[in-house]
Amino acid sequence: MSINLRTVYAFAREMYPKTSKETIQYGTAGFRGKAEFLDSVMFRMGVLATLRSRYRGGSVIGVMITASHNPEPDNGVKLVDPKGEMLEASWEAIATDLVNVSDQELEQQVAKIIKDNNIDVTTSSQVFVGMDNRYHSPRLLKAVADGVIALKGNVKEYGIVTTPMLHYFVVAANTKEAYGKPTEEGYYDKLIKAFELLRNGRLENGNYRNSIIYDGANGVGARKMLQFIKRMKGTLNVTVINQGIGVGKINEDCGADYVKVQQSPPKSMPEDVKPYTRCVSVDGDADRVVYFFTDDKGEFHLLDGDRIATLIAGYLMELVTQSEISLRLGLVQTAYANGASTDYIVDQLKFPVSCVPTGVKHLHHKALEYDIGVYFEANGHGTIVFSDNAKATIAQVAQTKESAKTLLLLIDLINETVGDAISDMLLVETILNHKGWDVQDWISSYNDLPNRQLKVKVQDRNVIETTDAERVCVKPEGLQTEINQVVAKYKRGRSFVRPSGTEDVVRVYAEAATKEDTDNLAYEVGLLVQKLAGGVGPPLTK
Ligand code: G16
Repeated sequence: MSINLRTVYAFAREMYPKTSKETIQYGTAGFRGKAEFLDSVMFRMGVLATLRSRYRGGSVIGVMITASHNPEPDNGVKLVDPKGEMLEASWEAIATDLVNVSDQELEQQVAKIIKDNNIDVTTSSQVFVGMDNRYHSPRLLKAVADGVIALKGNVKEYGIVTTPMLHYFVVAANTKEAYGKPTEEGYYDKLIKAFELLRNGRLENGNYRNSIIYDGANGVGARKMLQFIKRMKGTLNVTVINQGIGVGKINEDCGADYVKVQQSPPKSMPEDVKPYTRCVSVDGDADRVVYFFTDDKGEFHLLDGDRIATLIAGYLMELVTQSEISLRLGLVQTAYANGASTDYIVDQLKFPVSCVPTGVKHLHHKALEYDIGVYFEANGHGTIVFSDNAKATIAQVAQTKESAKTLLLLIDLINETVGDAISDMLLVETILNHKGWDVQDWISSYNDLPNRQLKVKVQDRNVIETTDAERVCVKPEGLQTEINQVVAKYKRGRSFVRPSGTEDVVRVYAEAATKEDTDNLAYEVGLLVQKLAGGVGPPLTK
């Protein structure tokens, strides 16, 4: 097979010319921005995915077109490596360089990547592409596919799928189906079979009720949940709201990010929902999930990623102890984890905890250091990874012990490749069912500290630099000292600032002993960011 790099330039010039001069970076979860400027980025990512596949000896590489939790006009792209992880960090820089060169420099840049990485361009290659249900996604998918074709690679289009489904397909194909069949039906089968075996015909138990309200964020997660419902035949009664069919924009006033940040139910919540009904929200590409309910006084309660992590960690610990096996368990969080959740994990569950920077790529990597690594961001993004040693040990003990049999089924239910809102939800449902718990039992395990997040607009968010897993701000000079002074005024106060890697904002996080203190702390720190980091836009409100 001969490759002519001139073709890459020809495609770029004729069909996907670069229309923006702004430098863009491979951020927390790939490239994100306004959809109208992303055609050239997508084409180039098709090219890069093909090169990456050849670099990895022909393994499948995934390309997911989505802007996940961002608003509807945005889109984005993330690359999936052969084992289902996010693109290796050293290639993020290669990706950034590739999307930022001019059309005229493109051919030369591709030649440089091939040379620097010693890529054999005659190796076969395979790229799997999926997209969310944004109206501009099909156009961008075609651009990715053309990037693959320009280098004579093989492309398989999965159409509208969730991000975790695409990760699953990549791993299923690369493991020659040991992980499952690389098809939509294979994905549903694997999860539903494990879920139904774990239910074992017991639909209700103790306080646990077998029905749930599911907010699909008007995204792909709603469509796929409808497919689950068809196939589950009543094992779980799910009512899907914000289905995104006809009315409703993706993530607008609904979905996991809205519910978590606004600390309120989706606006379109039906009025006749009974107090204490278990509700769940996923985000635009269904890789995050949070639970919530409203009590009999109408007060909203959130069960976020920290709650999910502690529930899962505690349950896994019980099963491992009952199975009498010795495995290293650990939990990974980020700076956004509620201080009360960390205290609970360390003091009550006696689980080792580590803190890493935002972004599943960091959490996943750290979790792989354990036999059973549980990782969750407070925003609901997370999963559990099991080492080969853990899987082999559990399989052996499962021949004689029920608790280990349960663990084996849980491994099948969990999408180890990346956070998967639907798989995570089925896991939480399983644990609550086994424990006979409903939301009140779950929330009473510890009390969250009140917390608040703000977005602050600044001229250039990259003026903010952080260290110590984003808990300390090193630039601009003086900002951290002033934050420390403000934090010191509040009981149990904690606050940090960091530039977002998916939106053009600086994020401010604050927690303190009371809600009023938390709001004041967030506001004061937000003002400091505006003052010292080049704030633009309207004045902050409390
Ligand atoms: C992505 C990442 C998450 C991260 C979130 C926000 O989520 O996958 O790990 O927490 O962005 O990141 P940032 O604060 O840097 O904007 P998603 O669901 O948008 O893909």
